[in-house]
Amino acid sequence: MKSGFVTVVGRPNVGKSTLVNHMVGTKVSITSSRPNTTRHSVRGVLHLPGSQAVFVDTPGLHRPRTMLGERLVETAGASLQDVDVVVPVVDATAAIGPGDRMVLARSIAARSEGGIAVVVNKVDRASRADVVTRLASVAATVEELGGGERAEYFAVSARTGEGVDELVEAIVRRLPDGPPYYPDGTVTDTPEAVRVAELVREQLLRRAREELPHSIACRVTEWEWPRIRCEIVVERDSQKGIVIGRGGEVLKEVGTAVRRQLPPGVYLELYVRVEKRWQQRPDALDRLGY
Ligand SMILES: Nc1nc2c(ncn2[C@@H]2O[C@H](COP(=O)(O)OP(=O)(O)OP(=O)(O)O)[C@@H](O)[C@H]2O)c(=O)[nH]1
Ligand SMILES: [Mg+2]
Repeated sequence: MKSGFVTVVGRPNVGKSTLVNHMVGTKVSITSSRPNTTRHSVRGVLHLPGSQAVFVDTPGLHRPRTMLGERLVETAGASLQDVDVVVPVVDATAAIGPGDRMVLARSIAARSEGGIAVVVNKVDRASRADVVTRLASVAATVEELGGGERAEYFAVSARTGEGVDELVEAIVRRLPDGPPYYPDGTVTDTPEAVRVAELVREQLLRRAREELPHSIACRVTEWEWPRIRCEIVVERDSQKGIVIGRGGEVLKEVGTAVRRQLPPGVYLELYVRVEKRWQQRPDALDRLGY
């Protein structure tokens, strides 16, 4: 039996969560077109005959400007400890920049037994020539950083699934011998209440504009199945109205979209609370689970 932890890292918005969901075959992590969507390390377990890969989705590595940002970067960093394979992800549609370089350096520094499987993602949106350029420049960077020996490169589309099977095969090959970490059938260890709060935030991110995404946090405050109460925290009074929508329209849409992803009969109650500057306050961040 082969088994191990496979941490997926990268700048915000490069497609880490989309990729993890695709590799696991289940939506374990929320995704959105906004940077800094993922705020926890989210584990997704792939069970195969003779092997088990525990994928760890992480918050995007970036230069933090808030205390929330600092915690996100810390969370991602912690998931690079005691890891068997690291999967750094870069975006095929953008040139390799200093942020990617830092991601690659940290991936190499993790000194994982199984080395690194570097992913150039979003190839469905890039020309062939761009993909080739990106692969060459990412490989040159890894060489320069001294990680070339244990690295392999994959051009992938997490959206269409192109190249994902080959990537998964290579990752599994790199896993050490060991017993499974999770029982058969377990896909994630995210608590149900956290999952529901995340689904609510995902729907809000779909509808939010400008700076609002960063200001939103969600937390389940009451769980009396089938009744779930979830609070939506924003930073300013003006944001409260936007989240609620005219006549409660936005909240109603959000509730409907989330319920569709939950077992039938769930009664989901959403309410909005303003908590000034929560992104900068340790007590608020603790309470919100970040
Ligand atoms: N065209 C295309 N879009 C993709 C692909 N993978 C992800 N995306 C899109 O890119 C955006 C970001 O995807 P996420 O998976 O949320 O990115 P992330 O790296 O987890 O982002 P953070 O959690 O914010 O760090 C979403 O709009 C995805 O639909 C891909 O292979 N092709
Ligand atoms: Mg993510």
